[in-house]
Amino acid sequence: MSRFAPMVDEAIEAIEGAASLADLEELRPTLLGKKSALAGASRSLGAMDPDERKAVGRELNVAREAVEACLARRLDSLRVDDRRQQLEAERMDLTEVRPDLRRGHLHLVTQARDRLEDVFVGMGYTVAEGPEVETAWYNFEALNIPEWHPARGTFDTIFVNLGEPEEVMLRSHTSPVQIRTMEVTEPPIYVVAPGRTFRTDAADATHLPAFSQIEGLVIDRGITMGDLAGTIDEFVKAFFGGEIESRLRPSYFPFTEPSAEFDISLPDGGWLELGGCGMVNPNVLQNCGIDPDVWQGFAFGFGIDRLAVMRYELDDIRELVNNDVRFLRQF
Ligand code: FA5
Repeated sequence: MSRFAPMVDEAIEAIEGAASLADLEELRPTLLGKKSALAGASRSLGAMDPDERKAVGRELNVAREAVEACLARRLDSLRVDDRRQQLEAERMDLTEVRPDLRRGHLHLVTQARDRLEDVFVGMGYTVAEGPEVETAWYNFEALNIPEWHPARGTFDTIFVNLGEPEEVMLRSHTSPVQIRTMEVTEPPIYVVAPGRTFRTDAADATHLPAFSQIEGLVIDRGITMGDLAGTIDEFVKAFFGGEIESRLRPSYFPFTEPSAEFDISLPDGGWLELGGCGMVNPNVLQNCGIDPDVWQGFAFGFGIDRLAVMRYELDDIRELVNNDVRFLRQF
């Protein structure tokens, strides 16, 4: 056994007992430095004869290597511990800052529009669409509103600076889709056309400059005003449920004859104007190449935003476009 074995055992015990990297660094000079027992033994080699010096020197080297190897192992293991503790201390508990995840949903005008489509599709209608930018032909002329007609002024049209003055405009109602449909479809026709419409109206509690309408058009044989009244009644009941009633009031639109406005009953006993309707004017049928002696029809058009106001009992139509998430979240 090496004469240095007890010295090595003692050093190994001290190394294993070091609890931290700092302790180990402090220990290093005591074990391997100039004042260490190993260094002392090294110095005593000088007084020995060459053979003994050789043998003891070899033992001394083995002892020194054993101490150094043990020190390196302990250093590694303390470093690993140290890193683990550091990671543990820096770990963030993300569950505490988890955001309040709430799913969005469709805007209430979109919800109303989808529901309207469902009700009419259930009654056998198909859904049509048309462009939001229209020519005077589709927005007015084909609808029996020639340039000189006073009704043209009532639509408060927003014109677009394209081509001839006052020839291109943002559509002021969805009625141009009637024309576009009749141009390309053989009767019988049962369509609804929802979409955005635009007027120079200033925003107030019941008006918006950009709003949505839904147009309805039926062309078939033997259609009467009774079919129109029945259809509106049917739709109002399907949309609102049993309690709400509808009524027609005589009115005037150049594209229908006779024309009416239709109202729905309010909880306070009053009535709210929802839209216009009537039997399709024979001039309009002719403008689209449909023979008025064979085919008759009715049309209606009403405001979807006004319907949403009514259905969700809002005080002001502008709530629909304020984009206040706290308000929209309720529906
Ligand atoms: C028309 O637009 C006709 N095209 C309706 C029609 C279609 C009649 C087919 C006959 C046959 P009017 O301008 O009245 O009609 O508008 C219809 C509805 O749109 C109104 O009753 C209202 O509900 C809605 N509306 C009109 N202007 C606005 C506005 N500025 N803001 C919100 N809703 C509006």
